[in-house]
Amino acid sequence: MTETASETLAVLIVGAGFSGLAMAIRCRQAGIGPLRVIEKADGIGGTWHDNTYPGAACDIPSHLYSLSFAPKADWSRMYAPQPEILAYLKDTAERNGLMPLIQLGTTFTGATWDAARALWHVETDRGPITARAIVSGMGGLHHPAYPDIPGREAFAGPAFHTAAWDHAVALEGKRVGVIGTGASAIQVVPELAAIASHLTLFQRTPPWIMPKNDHAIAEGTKSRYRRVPFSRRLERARLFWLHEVRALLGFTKVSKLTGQAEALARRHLAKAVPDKTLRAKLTPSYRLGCKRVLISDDYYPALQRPNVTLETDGIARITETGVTTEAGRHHDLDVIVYATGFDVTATFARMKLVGRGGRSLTEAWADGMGAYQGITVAGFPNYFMLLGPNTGLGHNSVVSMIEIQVQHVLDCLKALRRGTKTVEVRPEAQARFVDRIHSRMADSIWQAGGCRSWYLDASGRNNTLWPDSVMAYRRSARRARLGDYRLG
Ligand code: N01
Repeated sequence: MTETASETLAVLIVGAGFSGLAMAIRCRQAGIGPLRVIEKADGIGGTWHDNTYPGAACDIPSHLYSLSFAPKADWSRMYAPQPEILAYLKDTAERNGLMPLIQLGTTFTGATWDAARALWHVETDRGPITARAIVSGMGGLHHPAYPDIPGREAFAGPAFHTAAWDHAVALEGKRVGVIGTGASAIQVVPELAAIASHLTLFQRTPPWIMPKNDHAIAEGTKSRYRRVPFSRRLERARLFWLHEVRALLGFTKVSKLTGQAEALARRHLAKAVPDKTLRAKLTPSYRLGCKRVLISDDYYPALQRPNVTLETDGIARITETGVTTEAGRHHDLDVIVYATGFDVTATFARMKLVGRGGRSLTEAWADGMGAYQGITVAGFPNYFMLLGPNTGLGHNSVVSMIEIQVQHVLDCLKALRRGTKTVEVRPEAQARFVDRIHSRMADSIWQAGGCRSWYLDASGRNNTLWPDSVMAYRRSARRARLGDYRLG
């Protein structure tokens, strides 16, 4: 790192995933510094550093999955595998001179606003940092959630989460149990089914699955992107709008289109699974879109292998030797894989962020998370979030959301550079924004679609997703309307 530990930073960025790296690049380009990025892991890449399970890949087309100011023209596949995305992020960080600014192995544990000096005192497990502004690039999906199943500690064999894969455990020839059937599970199950002696998949709720149509991007096509002016941008735009149409046509609500999409998914299931009993077990009973819609061409075939069992009875307990269902059936296992998702609220619950007047973020969010444009919270001056509340996406690439937010934050940071000491959202602007989001959520597919998912908090409120198109968010958030802020 080029800065000394004791100096007050202009900006501290927390997290070196897609968001944090994008923010750091744009800050450097704008000449904003001194700047530091802290990252709890021992490498950069965020979710693409952590999720190394077999089959990990992006379920958004590659062309939509790079930063517009650091584009990648030569993706190998339509849906890029995790190692390729991680390599892209490392390459992007290096090309943009970020590595000397990044402090790895450093966990952000909290920060306290110092009103007299207009700066944040930041606590990390590697010592304190002071910074005029903090940008959180922490995202919501990085605290693995383990199910609260009795006896979990009793299991004698190796047991690990998809987001904390234990590569030291060889799974070839083993009896493997996978718990969960979300986006992570449907990618890992075909890989494990191919090597395990037996795989038992514990399904609580079947997902809706659409065809994936993944394919390698032929060399000839790649060079076309490089040679023909704007071709890459055109392809990116075409795919972007294809995905946008889902939101624009109303896929965020139960509509006629929901039924049509469900028919398509049912056809995909019927074509892949001739057995009626198995098909019934795999048919969802809630509306498509309520949970994340998954895409796969190899998940259903994997479930029909002779060495695979789909268990749909509830899990009663885990024992030393395996998993026992509520019907009393016991599955002997050598290894258990938890594909049970993430604890979205843990990110905020575990850190102690104390803003103006000694009020903590936990207190400010006692009735649920909420932020102006998903980025700033009244009472927390100079604190900005990337992919904060209600800015996740179910239908398109979050990279587009990150770029919009980075531009917004940059406007605020530039105001600080011009001599303003504090940028703090007005409570009424925040309340207006949050109310608008939640009035749209009331009849949204996520709250009215007949399912529960990580999108909803304990009270059933969706504080995680953006309920509209990316273009609508762009109009709302790309430029910071400084009238909505109190500048001190
Ligand atoms: O986690 P999930 P995920 N007993 O929460 C089950 C992103 N992502 O890691 O549906 C039995 O979706 C739970 O069952 P149910 C993406 O945003 C992206 O798969 O609650 N089962 C469910 O089946 C995604 O949405 C990519 O009934 C239990 C599963 O565990 C998000 O990450 C790839 C249980 C959890 O599914 C999370 O996906 C992967 C219990 N006690 C992930 N507790 C891309 O390709 C939980 N389950 C970009």
